Amino acid sequence: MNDKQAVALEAASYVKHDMIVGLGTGSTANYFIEALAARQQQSQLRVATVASSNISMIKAQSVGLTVLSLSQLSQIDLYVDGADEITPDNALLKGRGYDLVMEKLLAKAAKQFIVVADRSKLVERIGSQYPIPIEVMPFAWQAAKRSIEAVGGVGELRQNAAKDGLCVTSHGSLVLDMRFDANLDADQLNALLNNIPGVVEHGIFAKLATTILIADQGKIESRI
Ligand code: ABF
Repeated sequence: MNDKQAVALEAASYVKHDMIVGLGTGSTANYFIEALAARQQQSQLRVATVASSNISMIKAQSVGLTVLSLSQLSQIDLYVDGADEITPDNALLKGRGYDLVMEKLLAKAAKQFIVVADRSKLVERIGSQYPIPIEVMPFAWQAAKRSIEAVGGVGELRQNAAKDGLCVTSHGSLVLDMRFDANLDADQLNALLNNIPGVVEHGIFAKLATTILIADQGKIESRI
């Protein structure tokens, strides 16, 4: 068992009967979906789920989990998802996939948001490993890019090399991958990006996680 599988298994132990569980997207979230389905098959546990992406919805259905639509709900009990970066003050960078709109909606709608990661995600500063993914309305992408550049952002529209074209998210948005000055922390970037017209969502998840589970060579540290 690798660290991502170990931390996903640990997160599955937090799930209780009758919970509505949000399912993240990515390889660690995938292991969580498998672990949750296994727990349900091996016990009297019964849960319903809401997926953050079509990929996770199909994965959940394929392992026998009941999948609901977020439009039926105003709150969920638990959301479990991976991350790309995790800082010492528990800010997260997410969204190198294409589903950060649903991911942040579920993280906010959850009573508990458990982040599952291996230690490779630990960084000193948000944006130090990866650019900040910023989802923008297609018709406003140039105006939004100029506004983001005006506050120090540098970057480009995300391309999809495989399809030799622009990345378009499942919500029809475009993604700007932007880097910022090291002196802007997660809270400052979060506030700046939340105020830019044309920005649909961005990958900074500040003060949303309630528990962060980090696996390192089989040992699991729980933060917060
Ligand atoms: C998703 O999981 C994205 O927000 C994030 O980019 C990704 C991390 O994937 P993995 O668990 O495969 O490292 O939630």
